[in-house]
Amino acid sequence: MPRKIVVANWKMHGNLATNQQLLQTYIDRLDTLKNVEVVVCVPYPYLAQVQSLLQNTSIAWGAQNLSKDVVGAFTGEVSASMLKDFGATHVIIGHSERATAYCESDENIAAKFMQAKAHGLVPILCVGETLIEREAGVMEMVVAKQIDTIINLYGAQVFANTIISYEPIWAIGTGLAATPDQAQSMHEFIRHRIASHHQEAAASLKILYGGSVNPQNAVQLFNMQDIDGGLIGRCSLSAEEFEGICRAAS
Ligand code: G2H
Repeated sequence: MPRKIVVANWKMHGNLATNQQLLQTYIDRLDTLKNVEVVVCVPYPYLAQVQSLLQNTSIAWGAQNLSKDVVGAFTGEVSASMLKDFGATHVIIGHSERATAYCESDENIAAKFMQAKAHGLVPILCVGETLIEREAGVMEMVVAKQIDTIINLYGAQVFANTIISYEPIWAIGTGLAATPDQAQSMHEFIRHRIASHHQEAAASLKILYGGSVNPQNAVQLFNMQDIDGGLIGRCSLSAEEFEGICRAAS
């Protein structure tokens, strides 16, 4: 069975002292886990801290956003090459909390995806629908549009060796995760959509589920055929819960 991936998304939580403690427990509990790739995505100021603490471990790290531009007069932005300077290997792109609060368009998200790829970072592209869209039965259409923006601009082959995280917006931080069947159905849809353009890219693509994953629901979610792991928010801030989720994936 291919190795699953579990990604911690700390969002805007932590400080030097609490991070030190949490990262040490990550190392103690997760460093020797087999069959699961663990990644932690932290706020920008803590990239140096994770680099220093995790560099000789099996745990990888990354950021939660990046600039769509290479370099220049873009106050407040952080480029892909800056992330590389701190040993980052992954970057979350288009998380709905950003897309909503900072009005990120699908085109901007696509440009960020390509910046990550161009600099050898693995993009973790977030897609997902609102509750209204699910209740209206248009969730596949919504997710297809998010993916097709990248396919139409750059071609489906760019999805090779990347990660998509299906995160239904109604499940994020609500405690109400998608059922394993709901998640599996969307993951299968995503893989087929990319495979219909580029078989090899779809085969090497990992599709994670995100949205109120906890150690209990992780077991069934990760057992589904097209679920390659999870993107974990709240439960990544507790070493015990994050360990439970990583063990469910291993
Ligand atoms: C979804 C997820 C991680 P949570 O945003 O990205 O957060 O696990 O808190 O729902």
